[in-house]
Amino acid sequence: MKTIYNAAHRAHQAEHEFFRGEKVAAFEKVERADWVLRAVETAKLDDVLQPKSFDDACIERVHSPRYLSFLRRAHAEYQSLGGTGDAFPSVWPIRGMRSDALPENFAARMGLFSFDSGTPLTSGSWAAARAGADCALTGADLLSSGERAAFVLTRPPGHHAGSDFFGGYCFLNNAAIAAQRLLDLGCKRVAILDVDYHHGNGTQEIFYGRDDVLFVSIHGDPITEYPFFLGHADECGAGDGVGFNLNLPLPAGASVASWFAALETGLQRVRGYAPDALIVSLGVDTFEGDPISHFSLKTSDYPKLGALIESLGLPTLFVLEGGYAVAEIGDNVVGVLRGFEAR
Ligand code: Q9C
Ligand code: ZN
Repeated sequence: MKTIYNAAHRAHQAEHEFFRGEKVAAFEKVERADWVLRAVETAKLDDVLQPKSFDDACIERVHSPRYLSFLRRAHAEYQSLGGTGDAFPSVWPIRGMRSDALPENFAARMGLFSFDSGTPLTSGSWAAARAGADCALTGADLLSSGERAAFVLTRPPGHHAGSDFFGGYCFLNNAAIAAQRLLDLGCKRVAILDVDYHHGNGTQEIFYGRDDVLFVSIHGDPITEYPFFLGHADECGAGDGVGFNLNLPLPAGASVASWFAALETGLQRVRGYAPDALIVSLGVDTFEGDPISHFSLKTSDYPKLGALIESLGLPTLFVLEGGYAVAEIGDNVVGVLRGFEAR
């Protein structure tokens, strides 16, 4: 399968993040994409393509205009106020406060449009994320023109970003943008299978009230795991979307066997939905060596995952999400892709 590579990812380079009161090196770093690209090339997967450029209207199908206009200028605005380095939010509109009124104050808008303080907004965040969205859109177009599968190699990741917020290292929801593009190009139903360790709260939020996108996620139980406030098993969708959201949380420390059992449940649901296309939010932070996650998949498990996804027989777009064991991320991601192709 072809890879669409976001060469602009390098513009997003966080200086640090906060972990247990300490400033630590950011986990979501430039080298992640470098290692994946190297593994794609070593495996001789297929061509590595540059993205085409798409109009912002394609992104506005998923993200609110007020969020996008904030994000586009946010770091420049921070700098114009004397801010140095990466910007972090510090105040949020919690329950009982208003999210509809747009504040003038920059710190207030940072909080309005985010849900954590763990996502450094860098001078290059917009450029990198926007080019990543072009990669996702290019991938959707490849499927639409008959490719069986494609891989979107991008960072920052996307599945925590919602219609009008960033967080969890994510700014634009690449998987959601690609799903909407497939619908706009004629698909009737699209399924998103999210196998990242963390619940894809942004993707769930975007499609929660809709029946034209099925969202299925396997993840660490939010009672102990990030993003904590969404991802429970009883979240089934709302309105037209009832029955089109399936969360399969597993306890931190869950066995590989239980993970693959949850995958089988998720795949059954996707089969029952009979979508025209599948998007895989491909995080490999399920790996046993991941520094911030608590599942224990081994490198040899990832080709099995790819083969099981292939068995659905659907046009499939893989979109890179998390995975922070940098030395192994390439083998783990490409293991999935090769497992898909080998079957
Ligand atoms: N400081 C994705 O995998 N912070 N996002 C964890 C470490 C948030 C992960 C605590 C983790 C977000 C795309
Ligand atoms: Zn993750």
